[in-house]
Amino acid sequence: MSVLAVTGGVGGAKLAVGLAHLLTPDHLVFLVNTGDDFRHLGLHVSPDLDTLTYSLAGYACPDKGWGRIDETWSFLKTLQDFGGPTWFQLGDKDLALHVYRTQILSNGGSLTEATKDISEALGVKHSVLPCSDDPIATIVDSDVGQLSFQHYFVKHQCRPYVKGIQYEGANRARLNENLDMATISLVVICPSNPYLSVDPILAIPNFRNFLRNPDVPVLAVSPIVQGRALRGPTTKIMTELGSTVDNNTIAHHYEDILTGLIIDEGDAKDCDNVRDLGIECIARNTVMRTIEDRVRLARETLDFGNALSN
Ligand code: FO1
Repeated sequence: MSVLAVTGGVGGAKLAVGLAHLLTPDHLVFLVNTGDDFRHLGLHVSPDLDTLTYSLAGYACPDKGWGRIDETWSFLKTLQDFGGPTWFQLGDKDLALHVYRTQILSNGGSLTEATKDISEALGVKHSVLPCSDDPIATIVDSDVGQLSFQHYFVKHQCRPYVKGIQYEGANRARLNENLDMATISLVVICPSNPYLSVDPILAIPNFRNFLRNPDVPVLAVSPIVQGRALRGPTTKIMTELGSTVDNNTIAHHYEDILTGLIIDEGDAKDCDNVRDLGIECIARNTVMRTIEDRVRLARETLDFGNALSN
């Protein structure tokens, strides 16, 4: 029986690394957001797949969380000399990955095949699965119009006011067929941005239906710590969408699928409200600065999952 970890972005990858320290590849599979994927300079870029793959391989840039450690930037500097678009920073080594993936896709390979090929080459032992091989695109409805995800997130630096978010293609997308749901005994939603990183995956109809299966506990680790998210635009987006930035909102957001929520120990008082929704709740230190933090929180998450399975 396996744990399925649902993740996207830098926050989710931290817990993912902790889980990978504790569970062998036979017992852990990652399902990753592809709503951030886009074509840039003719290349297929899959930021969340790459953030997770680099993190599991030990190649992630420790400062930014995305991109590669020990990166060089000759390509970007040369592109700048030509007056080309440099708003999306592609390092030289990272660029090689995008070229390689694009070549696999151009030759008729699937995103799953490309991801498997790349992650194996980087020494990753666990299965990293795109949530779907069908295209899903996160689109932000903002005060400056509709923006594709990377234009909102990177080009506009998350400055536009968010009025809504859509996951184009998700309702037609098929869940990755390499995921054997019959083997999954616990689902962990990593502390990724619920609106940008997790919802595109949950918007795949047969996946959301599976998560309503009462035999498989679904846990989430809240990305909110004492009224704010530690990184990224989660706080800003929640506010602009009219939600209070707290664990109650996170619990409500996942209400129809969640068995248990792990919140930060500083927010322990929120557990009562979460339990009122019929969701089990524990409070732990959810801030992951070191590898020890990641492994500890992963262990506490799995312990909670075991307790709820019994
Ligand atoms: N995030 C940025 O804020 N600025 C960038 O220039 C940037 C480049 C980039 C290149 C490759 C890659 O895999 C990720 C990259 N990211 C960048 C992160 C990306 O925008 C992710 O989608 C976010 O981290 C959200 O998960």
